[in-house]
Amino acid sequence: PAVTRREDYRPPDWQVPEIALDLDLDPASTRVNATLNVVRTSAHDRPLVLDGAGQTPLSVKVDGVAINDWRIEEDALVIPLSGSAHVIETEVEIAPDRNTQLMGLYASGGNLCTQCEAEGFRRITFFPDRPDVLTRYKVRMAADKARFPVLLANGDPVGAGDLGDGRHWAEWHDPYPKPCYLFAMVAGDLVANRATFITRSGRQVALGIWVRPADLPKTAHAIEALKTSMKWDEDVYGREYDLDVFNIVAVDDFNFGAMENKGLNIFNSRYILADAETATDYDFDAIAAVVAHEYFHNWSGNRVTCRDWFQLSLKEGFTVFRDQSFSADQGSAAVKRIEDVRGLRAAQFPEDSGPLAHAIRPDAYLEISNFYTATIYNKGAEVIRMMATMLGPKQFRAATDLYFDRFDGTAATCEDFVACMEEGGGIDLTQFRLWYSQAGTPRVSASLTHEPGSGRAVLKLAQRMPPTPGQPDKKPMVLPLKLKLFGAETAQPIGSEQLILLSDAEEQISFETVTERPVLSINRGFSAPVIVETDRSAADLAFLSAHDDDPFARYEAMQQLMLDTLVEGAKHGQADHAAVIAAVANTLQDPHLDSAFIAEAVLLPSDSFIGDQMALVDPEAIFRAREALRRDLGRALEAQWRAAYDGARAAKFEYSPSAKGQRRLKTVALGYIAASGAVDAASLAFGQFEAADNMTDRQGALTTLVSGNAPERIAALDIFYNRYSDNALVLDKWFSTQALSARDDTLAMVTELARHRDFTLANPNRARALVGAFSVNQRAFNQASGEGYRFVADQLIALDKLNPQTAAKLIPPLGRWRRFDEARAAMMRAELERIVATPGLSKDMFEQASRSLA
Ligand code: B3K
Ligand code: ZN
Repeated sequence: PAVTRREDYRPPDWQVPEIALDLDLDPASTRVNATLNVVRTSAHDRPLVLDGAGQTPLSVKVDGVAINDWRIEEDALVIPLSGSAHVIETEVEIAPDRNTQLMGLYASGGNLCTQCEAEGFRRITFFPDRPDVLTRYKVRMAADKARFPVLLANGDPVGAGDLGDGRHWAEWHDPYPKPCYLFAMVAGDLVANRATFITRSGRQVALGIWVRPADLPKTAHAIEALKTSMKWDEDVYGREYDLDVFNIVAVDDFNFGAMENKGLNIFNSRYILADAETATDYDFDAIAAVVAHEYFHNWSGNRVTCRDWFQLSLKEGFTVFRDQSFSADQGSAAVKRIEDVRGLRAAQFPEDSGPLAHAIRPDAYLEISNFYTATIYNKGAEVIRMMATMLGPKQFRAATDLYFDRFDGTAATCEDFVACMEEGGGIDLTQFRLWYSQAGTPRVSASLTHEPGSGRAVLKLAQRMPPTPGQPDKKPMVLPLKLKLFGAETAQPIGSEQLILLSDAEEQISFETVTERPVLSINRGFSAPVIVETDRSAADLAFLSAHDDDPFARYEAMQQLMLDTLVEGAKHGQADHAAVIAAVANTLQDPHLDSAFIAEAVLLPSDSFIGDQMALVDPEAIFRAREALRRDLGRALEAQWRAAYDGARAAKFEYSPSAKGQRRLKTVALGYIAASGAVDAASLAFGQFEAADNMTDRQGALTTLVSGNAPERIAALDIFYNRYSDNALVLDKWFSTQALSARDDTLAMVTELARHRDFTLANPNRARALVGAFSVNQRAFNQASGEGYRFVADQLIALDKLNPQTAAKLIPPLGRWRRFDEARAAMMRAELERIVATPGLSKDMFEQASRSLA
């Protein structure tokens, strides 16, 4: 397969200022007629090349005349043209109901919908499928009226009517030129939750969230989130919505979270549908975040789009930063930051230290779908956040205003964005730009010394950039580190917080008149996405976990203390748990802390994050060390856990930050009570399971039971299944909860579940719920027999035949072989090799599996 390289970018030979699309819709056979106005962009003599995906045109016309001198080259339709402007008409036939890849036009739950980012539009019609071709769309759809009463597309509805033969039509025009990846249409039997939003300049926008009739009661949260996001983007970024209509459609079969198509977002139903009975607090939060994210793309992505797919982080990193800031403003900013950093460490750090490491602006790809990664999205967001930190809020806003103003209606680059940050913020980001080109997580070592006599303290900082594939040597980067010192005796701050820009390999910072022993608080708020190594003692970490005035830093100190203890335990089979127990006890009884923060702070790092700290991952030893610490924490603090559990028994379900915090703490406490071995733990969990008036409590209790041996486990699983067997999103939880179990027989259960009548690889959510969840269960996936690897590889080979994009996303756990002992590494490699050798393998899978072997 052919490699696409960033350095090969060339502006398009032809632009397409206008298109008229006419879709005669039918699941088995849809006719697509496209009329393109094409314009030669410079004095070249190259033909018009329209991307396709295996179709053959039924007819091709130039300026109204049928022609025969077109040809197909590597799936593209090549048309020789003499003039500088022509009208091209093509007709193709496609079969949405056989589209299992879920790219282009496909069927889901009896409805028809589209997904075009990144390169799906070419599966609908012949077109220059690249984001720097901006086109005005007129879309006419015709379909059976009974099966598809609702016909939606981008922009505004301009007409509709009956065709007399049981079919009807509708036409939509989008006044904003857009790249074809933002095209969308939906035909279905849907109803809308409607609302109105008045923009700050007084325009009325008709909002609609379209779902199956039965799901209508589950759209209230999403519509509120949409209105809140629209207001937030006006208030915080000065961005107003620009069409009279904004529609969202929820579909069950979707390759990822959602899609920001202009005026017609299409969502995975898991990011729309919620009520207390079926969705957890985590789901509610994720829905608000994704609704906001897609809405924010209307400016960061749609009004200003990307020149080419190497610039993907231009819209994704920035939009993730925007949605993170939005969520932080809706509840506890500290807890949101903790969750985001935990996510970064779980998904992006491993990517950055493994065979698939790439810069946030990559240099080459085989299949662009493989680059919708935690690096592009989440590290991309961290890079924007660092610039926002360095500029400060006022100048950052000035810089984003400049960016939106200057690049509105164009296809821009990451460089354009950084140049606006420099200009709007009045700073030089020359060296900072390395964040766009260098992969890998920087490591910072920090060591603080103090001379009591002179009152002088010296902080030695050094940065090191590990090599990554294709980048053996790296240059020092600009690392914005927020830091502060605290007096060990008085527990008072020594001076105020400073923002240090570490830009050399090594630097020293001196502090004068430090009269008591200082304790270092560094990378506060996680100001830089780096790994910090310090020589701080367990006592100092415990001290910071109790006294630091930055809640993130308190959390971080506790995590480090826990990690040090767990790594020690994993290496030596035992560790001294006293410091962790004392620090957790102290956090539990601190009256100034809220439940949500306490719940995050007392949670142990995951098995995989512990593994990431070790030269070689020993999954069994890590599991044992973590279980031992959980048990000791459970036993030593049993009274406190029970008090926390009882104190957090809220009266009635309410979705508010404090009620969420209470539920979170309740389930964390339940987990520790179970870990203590208390005889009543299973009945406590089962009681919570049965009495719950919300999914957070019910799934929390189920999770606790599913990792244990009590008979209540089977009972709860059965009850849960029967209660929700007609709800696909909740059944996904039933699958994933079991796949994440800490029991010894998890692989056997998961193998069994893969044969369950409700399991299917055809639905991406279901595939991820079982196979995806299992492959991040470090101990179960990496069991010494290698059968976990074999199971996942079998599933991915089967999934690849249906849906390459979703299959390829699940390769990374197998690519972690370098982190394991020789026996496991050999078995993981063998599975990757088996995948690469599979006849008919997709280029998605080929790229991920072959790079993972290197
Ligand atoms: N832009 C889409 C992602 C498309 C993924 C294509 N493989 C959703 C989002 O990031 O908002
Ligand atoms: Zn996005």
